[in-house]
Amino acid sequence: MNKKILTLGLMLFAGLGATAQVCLVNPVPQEVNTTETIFDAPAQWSINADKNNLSGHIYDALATASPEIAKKSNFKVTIGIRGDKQVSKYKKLIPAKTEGYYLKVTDKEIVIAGNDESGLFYGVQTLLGMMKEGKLEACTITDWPDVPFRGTVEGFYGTPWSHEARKSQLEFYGRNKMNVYIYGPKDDPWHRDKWREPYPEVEANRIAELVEVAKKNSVNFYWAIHPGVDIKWNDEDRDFLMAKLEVMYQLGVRSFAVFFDDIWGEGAKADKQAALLNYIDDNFVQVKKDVAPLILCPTEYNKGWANEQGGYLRTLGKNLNKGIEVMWTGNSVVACIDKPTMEWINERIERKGYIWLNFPVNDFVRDHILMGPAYGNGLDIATDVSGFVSNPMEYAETSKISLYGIADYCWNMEAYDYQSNWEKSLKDILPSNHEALRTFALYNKDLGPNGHGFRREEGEELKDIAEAALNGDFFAVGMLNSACYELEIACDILLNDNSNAPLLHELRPWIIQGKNLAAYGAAVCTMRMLSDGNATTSKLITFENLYQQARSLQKQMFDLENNKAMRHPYQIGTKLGTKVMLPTLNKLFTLATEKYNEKKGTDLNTTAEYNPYKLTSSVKQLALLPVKLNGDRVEIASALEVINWQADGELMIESETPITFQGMDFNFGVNGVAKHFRLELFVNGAWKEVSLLHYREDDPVIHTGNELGGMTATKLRITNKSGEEQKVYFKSFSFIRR
Ligand code: LOG
Repeated sequence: MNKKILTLGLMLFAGLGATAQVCLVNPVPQEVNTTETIFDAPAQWSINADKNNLSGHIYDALATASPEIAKKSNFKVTIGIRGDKQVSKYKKLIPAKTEGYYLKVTDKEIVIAGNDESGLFYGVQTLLGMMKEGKLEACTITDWPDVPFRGTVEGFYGTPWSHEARKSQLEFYGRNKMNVYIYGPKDDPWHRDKWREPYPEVEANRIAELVEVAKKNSVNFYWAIHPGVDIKWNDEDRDFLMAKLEVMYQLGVRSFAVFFDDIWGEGAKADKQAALLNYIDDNFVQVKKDVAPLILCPTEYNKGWANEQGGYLRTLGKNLNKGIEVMWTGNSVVACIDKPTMEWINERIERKGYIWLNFPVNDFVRDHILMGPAYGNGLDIATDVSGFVSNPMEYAETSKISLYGIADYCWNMEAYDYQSNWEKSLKDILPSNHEALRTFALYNKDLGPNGHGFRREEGEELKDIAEAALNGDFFAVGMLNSACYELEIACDILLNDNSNAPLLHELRPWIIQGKNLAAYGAAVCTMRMLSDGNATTSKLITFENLYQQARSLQKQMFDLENNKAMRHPYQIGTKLGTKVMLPTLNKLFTLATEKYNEKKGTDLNTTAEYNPYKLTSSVKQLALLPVKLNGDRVEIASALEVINWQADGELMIESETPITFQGMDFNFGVNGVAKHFRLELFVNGAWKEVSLLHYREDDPVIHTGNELGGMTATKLRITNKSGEEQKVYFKSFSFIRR
């Protein structure tokens, strides 16, 4: 066992050094020929190109390289696009693929020949990537993307990205050869709630600027409209929509999407949606001639919600003009994509699905920040998708870790190695302290329990150590202690790093919590060491003092989670290490305390983490929602999508010990629905109904009648008593216990 642990430890530090300069390039190029001869980049070079024929942004990109641009130099850089006389010699070597390029590097010259302008831009990016450390590698590269449309959809709920963050994203996409950014943040009013209204001037100017930045980075800026919540299928609303698109066109936007996700009712009808999209296609896209094919995000956007009998998807497939793209999140809202996923959807929509990957978005698990690799998508679906975009977190800078992987995956799918990509991404985002970032990121990969049941690997490197530590192996307890020490070091280094301010601002609450976790770990490991021995090593370092310290840290972690300043309004918590580290430490805490109690005859409380509440539900979409404790308030995490609450479907919370209720309210996001639901408490062996009401007609919050106060029960349940399915949201649910 010990040997295994040691090897594991060594593995943690191995495999980090890139061997050659081409290895620094992301995404991994398709074909590389190299002798691995590496030499210093020249101090200056001259550029040979047909200036009149090339867009300025390619020069601008090239000009960011370290060599000074001279009129004449011994080192020559030749750039051009297929057909330019500068690169006519290389005609046969340029891949005949959209966005492809050929790159040659020797110790005397560089040639970059693009199949088109984007290809040339990407060739320059490859060169820049290779030169990151001031060196060049003699090689030839032939390269092109596997997936034609690659990038992101800013499509999450929560605080939309800032203008600065968006610009930084677009530059990041350019560097990593992603060509799509779809603007569709749920909480931008002019995208969704006020879709009919034009943007105010400040916001409009920003969009115009983003379009320009996108162009400079070879990115298509898509603007998405989300009219489904209240659209009427009449000429008036259609004209509103067309007018809004025209306003956006005037701002410079040339690519558009229409979203119908997370709605129901009139807006959700396939034939109407298809007719609207076709109308836009016929009367706007085809007329303007410089507008990209439309993208539709359907209402049934994943297999789990597809109602085959209703024929929604097949109607879209049949009715939508060819060329209109249809988005798809996979077999469920949050899912990895594989071949069968694509076969299923492509057949129905009569075209290749355009993937909307709900990773690394964390709007449904806001207590976790996601810093793990992008993995799990099939490496054989390049020709089955028309596009592949990731929906990231509201934490733009941190999202780049996973997006770096998405870029690589989409460009060169079969060669995609998520682990090595992840190592590279950490160096890319925080070169100065990438080791510290890596150590911290190890604890921020999994999402924790969530309504979508989507989990990620985390703490694999700790599993053997954890198991051994819990089985009485003291060497392993020492290893666990070292891991906590490393986490502490990493957190402190990161708190003092000022090389990437946006990243460290986003991570800050989790880093502070990381320090608590590390200190808790150190206390618990030492408790375990002392619980079998003499139990004192100094006046202060005694088992009982460490026990108190550990208790204090449990409370500090809890307090930090509930700190108003840090706390996300939608969901409690700032959690990390929840898959392996924290549960292991909690078990070790219990074990050490039990041993100590046994030996000393004491009666210290051994429970480390305690949640006496259990949720069950016959409503599929509610069944996995976590129940959380926040002082005396018991809350169920919110869900974002439309909940199809079937007739008689129920939601139940059971408690290990009786609860005396002080108050309760919940919000299903729909006015007047209280009458469709029944609330009952299980009191003295029988169900007792409690009345439900709205305080106001236009307020969806559901309150309980006064009789609730002071009632004591072990279970409660809410049932749809209307006799038919209710479509609601699940925005909040909480009760207060006395
Ligand atoms: C939303 C999206 C949200 C995501 C994850 C789609 C097409 N729509 O459940 O805005 O960020 O899931 O919570 C969605 O995925 N609804």
